[in-house]
Amino acid sequence: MTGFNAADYLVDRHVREGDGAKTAVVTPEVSLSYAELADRVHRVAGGLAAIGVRPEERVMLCMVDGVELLTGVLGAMYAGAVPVPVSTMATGPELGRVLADSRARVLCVSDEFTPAAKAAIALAPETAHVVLDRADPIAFSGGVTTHDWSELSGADPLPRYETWEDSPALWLYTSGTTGEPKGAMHRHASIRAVCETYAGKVLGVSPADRCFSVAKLFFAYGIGNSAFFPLAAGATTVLEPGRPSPRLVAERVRAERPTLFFGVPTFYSALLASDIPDDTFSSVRQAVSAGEPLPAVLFERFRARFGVEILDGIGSTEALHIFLSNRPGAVVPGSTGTAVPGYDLEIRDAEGKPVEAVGQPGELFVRGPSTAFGYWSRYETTKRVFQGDWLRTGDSYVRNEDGTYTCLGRFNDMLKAGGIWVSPAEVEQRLLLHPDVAEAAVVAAPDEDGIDKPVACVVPVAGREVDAEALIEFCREGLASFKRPRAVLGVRELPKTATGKIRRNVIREQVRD
Ligand code: 3SK
Repeated sequence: MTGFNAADYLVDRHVREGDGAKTAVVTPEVSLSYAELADRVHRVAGGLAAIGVRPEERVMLCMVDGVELLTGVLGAMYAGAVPVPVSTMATGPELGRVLADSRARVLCVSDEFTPAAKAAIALAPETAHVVLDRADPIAFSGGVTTHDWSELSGADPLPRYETWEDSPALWLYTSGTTGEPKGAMHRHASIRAVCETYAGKVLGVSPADRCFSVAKLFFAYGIGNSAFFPLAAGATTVLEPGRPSPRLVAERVRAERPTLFFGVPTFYSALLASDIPDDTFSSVRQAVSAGEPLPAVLFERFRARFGVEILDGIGSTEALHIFLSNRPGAVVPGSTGTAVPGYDLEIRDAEGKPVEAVGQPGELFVRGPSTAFGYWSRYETTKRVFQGDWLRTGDSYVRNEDGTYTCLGRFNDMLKAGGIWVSPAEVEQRLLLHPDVAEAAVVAAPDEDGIDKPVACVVPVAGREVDAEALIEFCREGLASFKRPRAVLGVRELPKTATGKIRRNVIREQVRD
């Protein structure tokens, strides 16, 4: 067993190598060098140990992006414990469910989530300590001890716990777009693996980079973008605690001059719909998108207006980060590119046999160095998703003539019209080409004869109306006729997950009602 600790790799290594004075993290309130960050990480590790956290125990963190969350995650890893950052959009009962499931004895929360934490604690009898980042700790019921964050950040430093490459390092809860949340368990070496593969070989992150991510640290995409990639490279991460809006993000980008910008398709669409200046992203050498396929039209419009290329890729919480991606300067718009070096891809049919033919859809499987051990306490689901060396993604894909891959949607979101498979993504991409359409989601709904047909829900561009007949005609012109939506419904917004994925299962139910 080889000794390795991800927090040491991300932070202390730079201090040992003489780069302690380099800026590691910038927030609206504070800027820390690698040496200062290392000191905070060691102290938070000491503070967690002082309140009784032992190696391999989970520490749940429901916190806004900032130095507290970053040092909470890294401090727990340094102490050999397992940080579990969770969505700040969770309600009290949702937080309670994952808290109880994880059996974390310590919950760290930012000020604004105290009410949710109170409701959560009532559902999680094993949680004995709550750490609040407020000066005036409030009382929790049921024998829970509250602590102020300064107890952690001001504690005596802890020597690093001797973890191994395969020691548990991080849990990330995922519920996909439908199901029950389940904790994907990652090892220390997987964190190094995503830094050496996607960040190193595709993005080429260097010490000169400044990374800014709209996706938050609690999300696998965000923790890679805002913590693992910049810190592994000795670069700088720019953190923003607030809820991202085009205006707020534009202000931070203009002030902090990031070189790498990470977003999701819906946010790129919101940026395009906003009136932020066209030179906002002049410092950015590469924009990145993941979470959902980036429609070609968004790629083109963003490049035309802001002069920056968006690199679309796909990853998963179970794979820790992006394993299939376009390459800088060689983007094939509307495709997700090719396998990230270090990962293998296979498209399989419904019987599980590899599909060799170009253009034939199937489910995407991936093999690589960063796959999770499995889900915590979910034996059957783990067996279904983690199949030997291979990870089943649940995404439907085709391989194109040029060797790139194109996403057709979630495997269970594919719909049949007239007995032929239709990709909702393809119909949505056509709708997005219409000047009145800001966002679109296509699902199957039964017609008056009970036969499934494509139905589109469309968010119009501000100040425009949805003209259903015109949009159906527009699709008829640009798609095979059987793929055109049979109905188009105008909506004010689309239901999304905390990470910006469209919840098609919710739309399906709404459309059927
Ligand atoms: O959804 C994605 O594409 C993704 C990318 C990186 C890390 C995690 C996820 C879910």
